Amino acid sequence: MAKKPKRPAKSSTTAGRGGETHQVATSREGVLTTNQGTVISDNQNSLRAGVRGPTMLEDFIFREKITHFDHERIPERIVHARGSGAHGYFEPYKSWSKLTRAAFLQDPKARTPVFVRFSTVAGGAGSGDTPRDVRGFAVKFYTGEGNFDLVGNNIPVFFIQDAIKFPDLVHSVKMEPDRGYPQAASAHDTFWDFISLMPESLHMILWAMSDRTLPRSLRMMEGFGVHTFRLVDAAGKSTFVKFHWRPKIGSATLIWDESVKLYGADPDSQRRDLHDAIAAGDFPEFEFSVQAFDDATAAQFPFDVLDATKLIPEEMVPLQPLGRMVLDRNAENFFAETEQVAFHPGHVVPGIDFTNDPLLQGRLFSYTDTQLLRLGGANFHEIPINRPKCPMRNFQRDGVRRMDVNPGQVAYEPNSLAPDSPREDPRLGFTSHPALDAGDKLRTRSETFADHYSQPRLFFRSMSEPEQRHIVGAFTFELSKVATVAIRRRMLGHLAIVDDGLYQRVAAGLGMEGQAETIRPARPPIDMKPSPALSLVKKSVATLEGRKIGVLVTDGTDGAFVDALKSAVEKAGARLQVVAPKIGGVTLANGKSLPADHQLAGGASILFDAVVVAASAAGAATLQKEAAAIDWLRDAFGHLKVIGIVDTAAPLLAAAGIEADAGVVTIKKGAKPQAFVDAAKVGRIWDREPKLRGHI
Ligand code: HDE
Repeated sequence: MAKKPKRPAKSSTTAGRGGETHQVATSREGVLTTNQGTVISDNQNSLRAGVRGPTMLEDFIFREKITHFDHERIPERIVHARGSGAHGYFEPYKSWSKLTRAAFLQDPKARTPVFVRFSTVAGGAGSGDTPRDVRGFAVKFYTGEGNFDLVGNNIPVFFIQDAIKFPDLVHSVKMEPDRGYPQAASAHDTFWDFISLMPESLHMILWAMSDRTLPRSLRMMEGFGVHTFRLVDAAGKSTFVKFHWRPKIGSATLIWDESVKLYGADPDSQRRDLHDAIAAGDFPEFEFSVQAFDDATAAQFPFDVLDATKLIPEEMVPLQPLGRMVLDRNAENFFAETEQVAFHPGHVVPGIDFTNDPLLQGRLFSYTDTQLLRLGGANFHEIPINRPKCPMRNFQRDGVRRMDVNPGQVAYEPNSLAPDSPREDPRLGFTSHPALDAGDKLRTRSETFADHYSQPRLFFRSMSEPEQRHIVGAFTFELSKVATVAIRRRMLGHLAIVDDGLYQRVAAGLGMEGQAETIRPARPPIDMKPSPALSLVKKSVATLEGRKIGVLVTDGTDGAFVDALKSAVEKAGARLQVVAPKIGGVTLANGKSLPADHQLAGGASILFDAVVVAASAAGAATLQKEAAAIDWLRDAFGHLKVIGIVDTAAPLLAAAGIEADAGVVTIKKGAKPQAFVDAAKVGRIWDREPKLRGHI
């Protein structure tokens, strides 16, 4: 890693003959150089034949700079192109030697460095942060025995059962190839055409249409390894596991309308949120757990543990917390780290092993292949962010962009010429669990993968009423964007098998009652016992930890109230941001000035988890005529947020057409803001929604 300069390089500023700015170094260490180290005398002008003449080909300084610039972009990831990364560490709660020999899970005192990359899947690298989309949740553990990459998602199941379908799935969701749109959106014909012909995708589709694909923040979402993996102990005993991440501050999601507006107001909202939280010392923390089970248990499930479209309800196999991950350092260079990081489910360490999940098996090929293209050759493991933090020695040599200078005469083994060269080690080395995997050579899906409807039904029936409402709303929205009627009818046919209530509500939402195509399931669904643990609403806990509260102020706002609000909000673990008509801030009633974090028009209420209006009477009178202020309040209400409002500002409620409910807390002059803070801990006021969006 490049060392940071100890102090900013000194420079003096002068103007050139054309009036252009020149910042000139005043010490040797402050000089600007070419990539060959040649000091540059003028970084403002290319070399010309005469002051108004043509630029000269011999200007190696100009050509080096432009050539490098022209090559700045590398192919973006075909999926998961838009990502945000952070460094941190992992520590186990105790030794898990009973489960695995993996060294990083043995010692509670030992911290393992990690790098995490969260991503959306469908959009390009320059797309926004809040489309309806699955989020990647990829963690690189730099363990003492090599890198272990847990390349997961924020949803525990996947669209397809066999990796050979992945290019089709991705082509269907990406922008349509003839017209080049839509960007980062699944609401179009090709996606739903594919899905409607792939019953195996239905479970994932129920999750995709749920609030899980609208995380409030990357710090507030769950993560899953998806496939069944194996942990293997020192004696070679294998235990099946599903990997889970749980955010310490709880999960939270956006309302669809909120995510749409957020996409426009701040396309980088989630990247910014992660960066700001870490910079402020509010470190995101995730608990790492497994569902561990043996072969006999696996054999009893009414589904196949090798099928990545199925989950194991926690009520059947509870989560066992193994340790925690804390993200405490932002990347220093987005490209070098977040862009160049190369994850691979095949990066495992002794004690962790694969299963025959055909999706996982296909992934084991794909990820190296993709890095060869993206990172330009076989030496991508030498890029600092990818380099293991333990010794790495072998006889691989050369290739494009080789950084290591491997000394010596010997690049092979066995050898007798280099007794100090690396050797294999059957004791410490990775050994594969000897599962019995023989069979005929065939291209056939196992019959145990044939039930495509029981788990989508389980998921839908496990949801709370607001979550069900949102699933219905999402299907209605997405299918309304599908122009081909036959595709909508086919999807209705699948939904009718999943759950009659779901089907009826979506059909009614589309105005297509009775128009479902008849679909015959390969295997009739069974009713599984609902799993409350699948519902984010049912397991949510009241908290403001890690949340953001916005307070709208005007000239004449009561300064003592804002101070009290700030300390109450911070005591609850949240942060307060000030929104004012102008970024220069306001003059408070006590004559002091209060600087603003946002200007009203650029600080929409969608940026906050709960809001307070602390306008003075005169300020409120002015705001009543201001569309941005009315939208601010109206959106907060429509997005089911808790609103605190000082009584001098109360006329704004009527102006915004808001009928106060349990989530609107009026604060009398001189009263403490605690009642608002307590109310805001519940998050959303779900009861408000049917009155606002009654058509669903
Ligand atoms: Fe990926 N996936 N994937 N995927 N995936 C990639 O690798 C692939 C799948 C996931 O932040 C690519 O480096 C195939 C499931 C994440 O850099 C590529 C299949 C899950 C990331 C690839 C899957 C994932 C990727 C593209 C079907 C959840 C981003 C760029 C078998 C368990 C990692 C890259 C990052 C990235 C292939 C399915 C998660 C093309 C063939 C299931 C989080 O190699």
